[in-house]
Amino acid sequence: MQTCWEAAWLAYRSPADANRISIFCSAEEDAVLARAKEELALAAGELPEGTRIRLELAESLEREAYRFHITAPEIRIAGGSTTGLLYGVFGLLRRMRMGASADGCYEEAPKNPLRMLNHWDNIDGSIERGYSGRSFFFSDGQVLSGERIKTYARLCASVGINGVVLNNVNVRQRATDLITEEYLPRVREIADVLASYGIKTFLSVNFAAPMELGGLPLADPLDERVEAYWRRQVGIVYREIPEFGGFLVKADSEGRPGPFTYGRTHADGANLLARCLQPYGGLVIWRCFVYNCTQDWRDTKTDRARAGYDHFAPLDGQFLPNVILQIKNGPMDFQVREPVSPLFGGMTRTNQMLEVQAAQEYTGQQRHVCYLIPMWKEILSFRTYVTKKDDTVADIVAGRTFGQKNCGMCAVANTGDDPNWTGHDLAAANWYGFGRLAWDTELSAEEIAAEWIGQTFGTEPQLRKAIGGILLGSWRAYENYTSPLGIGWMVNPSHHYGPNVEGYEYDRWGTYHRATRTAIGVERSSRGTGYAAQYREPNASMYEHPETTPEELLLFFHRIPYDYRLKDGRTLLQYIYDTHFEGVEQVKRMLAAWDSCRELLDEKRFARVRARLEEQLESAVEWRDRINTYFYRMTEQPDAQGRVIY
Ligand code: GCV
Repeated sequence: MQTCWEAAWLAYRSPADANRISIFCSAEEDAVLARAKEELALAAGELPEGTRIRLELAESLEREAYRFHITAPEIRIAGGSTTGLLYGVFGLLRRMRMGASADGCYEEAPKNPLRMLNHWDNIDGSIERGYSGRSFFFSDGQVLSGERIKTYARLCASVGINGVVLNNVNVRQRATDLITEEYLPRVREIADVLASYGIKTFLSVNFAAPMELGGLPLADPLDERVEAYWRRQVGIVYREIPEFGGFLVKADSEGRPGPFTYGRTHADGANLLARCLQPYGGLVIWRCFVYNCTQDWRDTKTDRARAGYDHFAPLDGQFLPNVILQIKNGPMDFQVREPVSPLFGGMTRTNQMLEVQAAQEYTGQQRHVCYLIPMWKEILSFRTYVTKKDDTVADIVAGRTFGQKNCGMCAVANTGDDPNWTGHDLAAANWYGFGRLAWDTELSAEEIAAEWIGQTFGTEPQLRKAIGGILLGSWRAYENYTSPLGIGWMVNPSHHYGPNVEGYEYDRWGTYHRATRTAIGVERSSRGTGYAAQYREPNASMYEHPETTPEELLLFFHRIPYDYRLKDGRTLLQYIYDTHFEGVEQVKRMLAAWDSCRELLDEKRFARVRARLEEQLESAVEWRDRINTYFYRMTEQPDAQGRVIY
């Protein structure tokens, strides 16, 4: 028997009693349809007794779209395919469980073609940047199976996720072997379960596989032997898993092998794999996270923020149609605040996918609450000005701007084998929210939070108000007590948890704030590294000047003296002090809000979240004091409000 939190937001409150409802189905049975019926049977207790459900296919609908028609006690669900029907069942249940049972007709189709999770799971069972236990796909070099994978697939399908990359983009140890006959039969078992929920399986591959597995002396993408190797290997993969989605590749990035070794471009590398996958309808998802990770901190000319655009924008138009470039939301690396990557809008003839990170590497590691949907909404709504209309990031990755079909959104997954899936119970809102947002980028962060709270904890107004308040204020609170105004990186090196103002200041990663006693920041305008000019107008001009740069990104784009006056008249220094005091107060209020729900929550879950909030408060105090003290010692300027700074 699963505890309620093991089924996360699909924990149905009433016992399953399939006899309460009757299901009539005109569509031909397949594995996905069987899941749709199974789900209805499981959730029958949530539907009024005597409900009659008709499932049918409708040619007028897109493949993944659905429509349902409620005229109690009858509900007709139509899907463009059995996958559409499955989404229709989940859509209906969501509405019912949120208390909206009124008669009516509802139709939905996903906004993004691809809605994927990337797992950074290693074959030994560890998870890179995993904060929720170990992998449920791999352990000790073996591929796992079992009920948890099925529940995972249900949860993913319920929010519309349709692609999953099982293994880490850093393909180390024996993970290179996942594309061989030794592992494929077990990978296929997972792929079958996922496929029965409408989800395609993808694998990350090692660009040097022709050498590591194929015994070749090189992995040059233009060498015939290398291409022959990949053709053979891709054939083996598809023989075992005909529905296989394709490969995800991290090449020439943070020490991973890639085409640069042979003087070739990323287009050469990606197109090689694309040619081999094309006959099977497979995709190559190629990451743009490419930069110099062996920079000398004394080198002030090299700007890591420029790297993605500098490497990839010149290649626009050179990638085959089944290649997708996967672009992190910002030019650096999932900091709490970054501008949108200028690659969005910087390329017009290349398939693009937005990569966000649900795993909270730099946003509190699932020990802090940090609901990321408001951040992702801002990124999606960013206007690139690449065209006169339909020019936002959401438009581009949905294919509305350039009419592409191979595009969408992916998130680095935040799940593991912890009983509650995400370590922090409230971090599941980011998993749920990613799926819902990738399905419908128009949904608001508030709506998504309300849905998740209603299905996870219950629909009592008090829960919605208190937990909704915690979630919706959490990103800003985290930003307030950590590094200010887009500067980022003031974390402990390597594990990235907790404050360390100079942790990355003299390191090789290209992530410097260059604070002195008078000013802080890297100048990225034309007076500095020129990064701002990678955007289209009017964005480039907006970021060129401190006065027109959105204030929350001021220190990302400019080197600013501490006595600089912000729009509200405060100095930069006073702003830093104030936000750090305020961030801690916000966490105290979150704790009080959580306490106000005690009577409405089960004891264990209440205690688990409370313990994490207590840790968050302790950590926020540490952040506040380290940051404020750092700037106080640098400037010797006291807080205008006379608060204690050490
Ligand atoms: C999977 C950051 C993380 C790495 C991660 C990398 C990437 O640098 O710290 O753990 O590697 O991003 O996205 O490839």
